[in-house]
Amino acid sequence: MATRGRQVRASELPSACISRISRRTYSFSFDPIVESRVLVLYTGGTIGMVRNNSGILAPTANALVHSLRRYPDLHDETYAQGKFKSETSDAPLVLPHIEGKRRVIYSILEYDPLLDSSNMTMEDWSRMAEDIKRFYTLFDGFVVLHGTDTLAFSASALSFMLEGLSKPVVITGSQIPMVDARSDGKSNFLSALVLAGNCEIPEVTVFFGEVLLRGNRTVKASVGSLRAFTSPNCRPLATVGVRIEVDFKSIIRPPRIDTFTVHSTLNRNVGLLRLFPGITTQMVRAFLQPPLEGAVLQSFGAGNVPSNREDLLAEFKAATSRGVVLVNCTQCQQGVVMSVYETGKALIDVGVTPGSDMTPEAGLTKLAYVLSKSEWDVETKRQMMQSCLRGELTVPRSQSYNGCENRDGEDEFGKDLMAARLCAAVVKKDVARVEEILENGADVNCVTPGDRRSALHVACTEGDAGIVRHLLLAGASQDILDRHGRSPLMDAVTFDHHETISVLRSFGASLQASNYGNLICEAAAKGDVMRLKSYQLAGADLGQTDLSGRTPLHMAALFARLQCVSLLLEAKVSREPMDALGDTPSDLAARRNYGAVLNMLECAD
Ligand code: ASN
Repeated sequence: MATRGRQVRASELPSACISRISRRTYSFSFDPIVESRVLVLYTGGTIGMVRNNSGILAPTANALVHSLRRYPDLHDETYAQGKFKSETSDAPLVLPHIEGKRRVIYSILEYDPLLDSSNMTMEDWSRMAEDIKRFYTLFDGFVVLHGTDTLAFSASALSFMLEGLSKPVVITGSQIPMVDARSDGKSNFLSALVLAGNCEIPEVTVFFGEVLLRGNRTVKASVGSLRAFTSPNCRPLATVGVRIEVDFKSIIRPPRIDTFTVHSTLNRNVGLLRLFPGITTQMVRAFLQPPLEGAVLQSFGAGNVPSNREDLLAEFKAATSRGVVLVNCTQCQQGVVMSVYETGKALIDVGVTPGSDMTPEAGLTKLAYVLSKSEWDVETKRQMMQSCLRGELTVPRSQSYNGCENRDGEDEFGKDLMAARLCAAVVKKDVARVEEILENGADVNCVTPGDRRSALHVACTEGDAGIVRHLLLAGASQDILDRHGRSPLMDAVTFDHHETISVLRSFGASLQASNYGNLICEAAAKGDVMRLKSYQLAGADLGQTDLSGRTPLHMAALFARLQCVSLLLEAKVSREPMDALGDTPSDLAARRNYGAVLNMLECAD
């Protein structure tokens, strides 16, 4: 079943997009069951570099995008030709068929200038975050092509800046440029696209070599290895070998699904101070001077500083007393900051916040994020620095909150049973039972075998707004499509559960990936005002067309559905669009002599 994607106006498209996102239209027949759409932000890095005349690698505009169509493992020209027809030259790229996976249709937004990641600043992190926000509803996932040198910083920063993220953002790059025969770029890029377009991992992640890592846990561990990144304190979220094995238990789904927002203002007055034996007081004092507002202290071993250095401790105390947030992270790659030694306890006593097992990259970018939250006082900021916000640190189980701990104890069969139990409790509207099942470790996003429906699908079909809210607060994903490609929101629309639709909307749901052009036109043709209201509440574009290019207003005019005409005109839909035969809604009403309809169409302001 081919379905029609949302039309994107040329003005919505990125101006720097030489990627072949058509500037005329990005509307193509799109089936969410077998296809997914991914936007690639190409920021620079070795992956797209070419050698200049002196043999030095440098980012070169357009080079990567031009070469992609030549790689059959990254672009299926036959499929693209069939799909985009005459638009082929500037149409999106398409991955070849991969067994068991949705076909990934992708577009590239190339940055200008392309950067070696060593030249990046916090402004570049904000730009990436803003671009993801700009195109969030149009794509199912995002890939960021990035230089490897500061990739771990960008990944950490983005993980904090993208609040309420419910789609995958996969960052990758390469050690050898894509144009070189031995490049690791092609396989990294290919896997990143497949993961972003197919796996429900609503986190900022890094794919490199053969592992998908949590972005804010990564460090660049090798200059030369093709497995350059590790996440020493967090096991990979997925491994890509003969099969793609996703460790679903490790994936964080925020317990509160807020509308996706981007917090792109960061506090730049942050720093990293790596202690060393014999560091002088003057050095530390100079470092901690205003305008510094927060710093990661990279301490020894399990979080130790010399406890016999009263001078150093006095400097730390003076800084924390004037509101500077100091966070203790270890210099070791692996392990947690603990106050088992007198030398570690000394830092707590002078107001330094323990940073658990955060990497310095995560600590620094988290400080830049937390310190820019003007609504939090300094105590809240310190509290946030020790809390797990996006899986960036490990908290003891008893203290864990914000949903960062992993769920244990489910095997495949157990999962199916859990899904069935959860859905049954939802049908019975038994909130206490739903809670009990979730507390016992059921994944709120488990789906029934066969139809692949989640508890949220069932609750939306039943139309119990209370349970829907409950599930959303427990981390239920609005983006899971069942076997028929239906989202929970589409279910609520189909049964005209208006309160449920409003709850879903308040948690950020939208209809963008679903086909509703034909359905909404059918509702207008039948005079089904309730259904039109359902679509309106769901945030649908009431100007969507059916296969003949007719809008709901065409249909309402053609069948003299006065209430529908009135609702559509109040919603300010355009009266001008022409269907495939060149008729406007007024033309259709005139042809059938519907004076009342014509009147309404002509009198509307
Ligand atoms: N210097 C390059 C960069 O970070 C390194 C790379 O991408 N492999 O942009």
